[in-house]
Amino acid sequence: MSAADKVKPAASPASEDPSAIAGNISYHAQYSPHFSPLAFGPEQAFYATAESVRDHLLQRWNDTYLHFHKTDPKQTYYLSMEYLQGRALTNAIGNLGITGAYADAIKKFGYELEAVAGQERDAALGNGGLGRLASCFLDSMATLNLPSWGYGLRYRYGLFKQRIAKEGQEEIAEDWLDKFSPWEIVRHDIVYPIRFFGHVEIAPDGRRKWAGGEVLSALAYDVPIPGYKTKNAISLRLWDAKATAADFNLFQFNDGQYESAAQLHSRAQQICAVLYPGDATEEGKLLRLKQQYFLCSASLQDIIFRFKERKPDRVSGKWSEFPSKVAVQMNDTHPTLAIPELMRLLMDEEGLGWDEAWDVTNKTVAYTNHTVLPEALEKWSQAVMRKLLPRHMEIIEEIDKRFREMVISTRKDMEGKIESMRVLDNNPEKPVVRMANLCVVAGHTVNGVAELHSNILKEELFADYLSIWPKKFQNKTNGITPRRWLRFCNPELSEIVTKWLKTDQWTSNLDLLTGLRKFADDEKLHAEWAAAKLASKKRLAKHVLDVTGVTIDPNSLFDIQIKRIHEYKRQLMNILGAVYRYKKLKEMSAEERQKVTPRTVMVGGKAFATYTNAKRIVKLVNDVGAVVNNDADVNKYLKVVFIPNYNVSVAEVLIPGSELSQHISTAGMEASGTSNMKFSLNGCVIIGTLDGANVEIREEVGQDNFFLFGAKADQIAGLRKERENGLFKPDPRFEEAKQFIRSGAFGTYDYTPLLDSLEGNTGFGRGDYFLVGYDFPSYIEAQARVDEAYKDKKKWIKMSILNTAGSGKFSSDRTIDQYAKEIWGISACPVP
Ligand code: T68
Repeated sequence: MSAADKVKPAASPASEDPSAIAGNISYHAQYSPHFSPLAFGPEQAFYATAESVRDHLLQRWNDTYLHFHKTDPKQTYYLSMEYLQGRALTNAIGNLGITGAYADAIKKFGYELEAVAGQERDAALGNGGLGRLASCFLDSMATLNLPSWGYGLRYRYGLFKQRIAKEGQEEIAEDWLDKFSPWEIVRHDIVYPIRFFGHVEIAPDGRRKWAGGEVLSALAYDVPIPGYKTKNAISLRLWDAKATAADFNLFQFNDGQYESAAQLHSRAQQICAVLYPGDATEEGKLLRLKQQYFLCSASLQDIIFRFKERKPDRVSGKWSEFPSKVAVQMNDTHPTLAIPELMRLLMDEEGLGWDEAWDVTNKTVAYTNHTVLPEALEKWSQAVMRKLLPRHMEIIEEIDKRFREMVISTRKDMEGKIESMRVLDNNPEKPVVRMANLCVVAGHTVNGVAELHSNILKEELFADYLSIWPKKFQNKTNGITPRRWLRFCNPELSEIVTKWLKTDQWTSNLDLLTGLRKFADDEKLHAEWAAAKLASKKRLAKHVLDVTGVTIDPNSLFDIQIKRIHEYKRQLMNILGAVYRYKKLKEMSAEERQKVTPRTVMVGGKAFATYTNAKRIVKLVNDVGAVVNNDADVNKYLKVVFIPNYNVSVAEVLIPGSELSQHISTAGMEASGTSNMKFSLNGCVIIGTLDGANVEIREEVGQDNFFLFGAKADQIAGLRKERENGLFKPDPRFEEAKQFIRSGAFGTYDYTPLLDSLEGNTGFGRGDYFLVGYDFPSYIEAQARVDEAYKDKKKWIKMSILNTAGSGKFSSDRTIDQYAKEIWGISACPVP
């Protein structure tokens, strides 16, 4: 039966009226027909519903654009190679305050809102924390009515889909655009030329000009981002690459040379084909650099266009006004090319001199660092850069030269440091451009993402620059949006919070959660809290059964670690802990076992396709699970489950059902972490090291409500030295766990190389560089404290409540408010 048979179609929805909304859904089912008009299954229902919601969004998006145009406020542009948006439907109707109306409207077709929303594919245009942070920031920018937009790339295939096969992780292309995305609006009117390769010439007017090479087009797709309870909707503008008809060689095509006729078209397609193409080959590196430049150039041309559009009379001679109207934030070093591109546009296209262009650029761009891992600090080959972007390479060389001269002439004391501070590393073996150094030299502000991380930037990574520019460095502790990460993903707990606080204003003023503290011992609240947790645990258990076939017990302690698989995040320590627990359970008598706290250990996350040890870790978790879960002696007390294909919507099921979550990185290595904040907000207790934002979470929720273990950041260097000098004595429990795996208890796969990475002083595996061996005993002891605490149900629920109550600081509304005031200098611009 078609939608029109059930409800009469109507072109426009009246926002609060379910009948009018149903009419509009029916209208979209008929007149935006992507499917046969005869059927109206859950998938059609999703697309028609989404298009109906899009009508609301577009109205707001247009009003906001016009309002910003008229008021001409200073605007922020967030440049990011990644956005992990996840699903949009529930979030959009939640922010617009029309969830109930839509649920009722959908019922008229015989469907439940949840089932329809479940049809949506995740937009996974990102890897992990950095991409999800960008998405949380957009939600907060819109909610705070800030004039700000995001810019990114419209990857055809986002982050791969993970499947677990016998051999371990398999990667499959994630086809989020397979049908289409109902949220994006293609903007055929917004197209910019993007050049690659070519050479630099001197134009007749004496300016330097980049010419030749090949020119592609960047085409804009807008994704409207609604704020919570506001009329404002901002834009996430994603660029796609196109070649034009003029690039199509009809002569060659008619001559049967089909591939060479459409060469540029196929090269255009490569640019936005995938997120993070493999970069082991030279071609791969070139493609990544092309992607980065594509984002920067299109976005800056668009920003300059808008600067001119808003006040056409200011165009000439008023470039000093630019930084009072535009702030550009670079999300890590991936968009660093924004710096030389802005310089080029200002000098070569607009005719500014170096000093003026530099002044404008410096006052416009700022840089957020997300990692101190040396291997993650981007360096581009000077040769590749010169070939692909010859004019930018000239500009970078000039920036490097002027920086050097400045230090030599003003800071004699720093002469010995200049080489390592320079933008260029002219090592004859491998001359490179250091992108982070370029960001520090050219940006007006550099920030870290948690207090500990920002201090490490100031004291170690960027310490030399600090003495030149003491005011350049700031901290902006990360945050998460409370809308997606509590209000919408955990409706049961949200209702309880609203009931006890007697307001739902916490949704946009998260500090109000502290009001829960005074009820932390209230037995009625305890009963409601426990019931909500149990409901979420049951939903989680169903997900686990659906995707893995493993039955888990909702009365066991749900212990979760979900994040990208990386050695510094130490999923290996977690699984060694589980192996140790299993071995001890095996050694116990049936009587002794009955005193044990039953636990379900869940691990989820994707390993980068070429990261061998990370893939071995995935395999190990699966192998341990296969043995433990089928061991009838102990599987009442322990289950180990690998959750496949971890993504935003899986997180939305897992986090509400969690009771303990692991954030156990080697201290000093996790810049912040943001899932730790999501867990804590959902009343989950953390076991963790003093790393990243854990430090601040523990301060906020109270040290009694956090299971701490492990070495501190300032001990790490010394411990590694000791290890190198052969002074490390491993704990017998650590040896026992490793030995158990080596014995073949979990199958025939050869884990020797993985386990060897934990051995030795240096050399293979860097002699346990991540100090799993050092931290293991205190980890096991902290886990024993967890077991004891969980036995006291009252105590545990109180800890859970106090975690939620202490999470107010970690709202991305707080983070974005600080960026707005302390870095960008922008203020709210609400649509009246
Ligand atoms: C993360 N970084 C940090 N990088 O690891 C995490 N993509 O501590 C922090 O909370 C988060 O950023 C937000 O600040 C990433 O997620 C990447 O995904 C990455 C790294 C290199 C290249 C591409």
